[in-house]
Amino acid sequence: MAQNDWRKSVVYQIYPKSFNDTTGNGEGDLNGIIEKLDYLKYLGVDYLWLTPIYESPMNDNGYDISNYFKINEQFGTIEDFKRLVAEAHQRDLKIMLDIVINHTSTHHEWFKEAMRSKDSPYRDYYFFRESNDGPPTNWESKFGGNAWQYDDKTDEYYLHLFDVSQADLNWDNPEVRRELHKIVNYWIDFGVDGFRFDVINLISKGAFKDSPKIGKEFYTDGPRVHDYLNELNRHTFGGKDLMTVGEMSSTTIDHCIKYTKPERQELSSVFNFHHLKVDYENGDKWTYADYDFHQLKNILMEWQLGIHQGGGWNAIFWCNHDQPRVVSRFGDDSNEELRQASAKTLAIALHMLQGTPYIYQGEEIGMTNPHFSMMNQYRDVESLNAFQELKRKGYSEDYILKILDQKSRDNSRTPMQWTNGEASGFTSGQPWIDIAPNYKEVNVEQAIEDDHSVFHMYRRLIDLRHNHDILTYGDITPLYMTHDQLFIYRRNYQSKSWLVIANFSKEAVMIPRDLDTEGDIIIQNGTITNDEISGFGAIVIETH
Ligand code: TEU
Repeated sequence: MAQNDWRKSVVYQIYPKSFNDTTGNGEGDLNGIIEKLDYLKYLGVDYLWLTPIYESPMNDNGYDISNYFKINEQFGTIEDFKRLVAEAHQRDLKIMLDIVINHTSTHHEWFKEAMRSKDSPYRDYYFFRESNDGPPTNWESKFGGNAWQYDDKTDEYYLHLFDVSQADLNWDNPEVRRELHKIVNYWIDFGVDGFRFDVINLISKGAFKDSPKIGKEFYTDGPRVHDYLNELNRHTFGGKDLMTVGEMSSTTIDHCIKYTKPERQELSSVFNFHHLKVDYENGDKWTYADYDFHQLKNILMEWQLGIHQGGGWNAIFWCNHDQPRVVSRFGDDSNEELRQASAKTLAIALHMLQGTPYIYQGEEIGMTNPHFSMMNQYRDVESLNAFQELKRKGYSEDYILKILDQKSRDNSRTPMQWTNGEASGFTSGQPWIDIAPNYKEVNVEQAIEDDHSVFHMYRRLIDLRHNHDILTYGDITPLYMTHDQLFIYRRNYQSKSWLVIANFSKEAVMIPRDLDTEGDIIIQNGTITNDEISGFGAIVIETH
């Protein structure tokens, strides 16, 4: 296989607002990213995915775009962006942009035009519906409440699957699709190397009917979604050296195979979130619950096998800007030793899987949830809405804080911890959101100096991905799936076989007796003695 096969790459996700601030206003910017390119090169990643940097009222931190052709002033100028691309390319780092085209901000010109009157040509860019007795359907917004917002001027409702400030675009209108193709091509012309498409499996809405669930069945992987993606591919990135990943909400393996099978010309790869809903009680995110280890393993393996056998391609990840920190979630951040051990083991368990690994900023040093104790520390629109909703349901404020500490998206949005100095080296001003208090111990400076840090484990894992075809092209065989603490699997490619054993508990665990662990150690965390693997230990062995 070609050395430069994109399938061998590792992606690093940057949340610019919380990455590095060069102006002192407490929010990160593009120049801040440029400043850290050498660091990212040293880490060894290939692609940098930037969450949205376009003009936006920032109600949902950029996922509410008001002008697709402009850079948000907060982040810098188009000149800064060009410099970022050039500086990244000089270091052989690639840039991936985040494109949010399921919806626009209600501040977007199209929406403002659409709101002027029912006869506006832009009316059909969105979904406006009449209804005499309340919202047109009972669909729920993913950020709480009904998904339809009433506009008293025109006496109609518009659809917003997310916040009321994010109006869904009508992809059934060919004019809309043409406009969206233009946007993608505009950024291709700047020399970017890939795209992440936000909630792209929600773009094709089916029937507008009441739903026994919350409406998902009418718009998730909707009737024309594959046609629209194939069309987008052919009119924009298709046939060019660009890597794409679609964010797929509540999707299925069958659809994801279709989205990513190369001959179908849709996308390169997909994210799904089923493995991250294993701590949702009865499917409800806003609950306080332990995670289900068996469910986690089962879902990961079901997707690994299903996608591989179907000829598709997965993105693999524990963290992103919508998820709590994995070390606080499936690991243990209660003390320094456990934090380090579990962060490394989680990294090994994930990076040996098949697909394209993603690392979210700070994950590479084992950043934790900040454990906020007050409501006024939260900023995220979804968390603020959830707070109101849970209050309405009668939950005590203490209990809501407990839930948010476990589930809020702000858990991953606290500033990057660069040093143990003032504001963790993130800003010379007042950060827009509090920094996690453990930045004195958990920071990049410290992690680089310590050869045994989480950071150096990530470097080694990235290096393995680049240098061993087995990780990219090998099959996967799940083993001992009913084991209560160990996640065990094998990768096989040509005549090679790698055995992966990861202990997801803090206690030492016996390795199953009939598992042959003879061979060469590829990578290890913790100790293996007398057939026992230490708490949060992991090992990868090339068996013969
Ligand atoms: O997120 C889509 C989304 O619905 C997620 O909240 C997902 O359901 C969740 O992670 C599963 O636990 C995308 C963006 O990543 C998010 O930041 C935006 O707020 C949202 O779309 C709307 O654009």
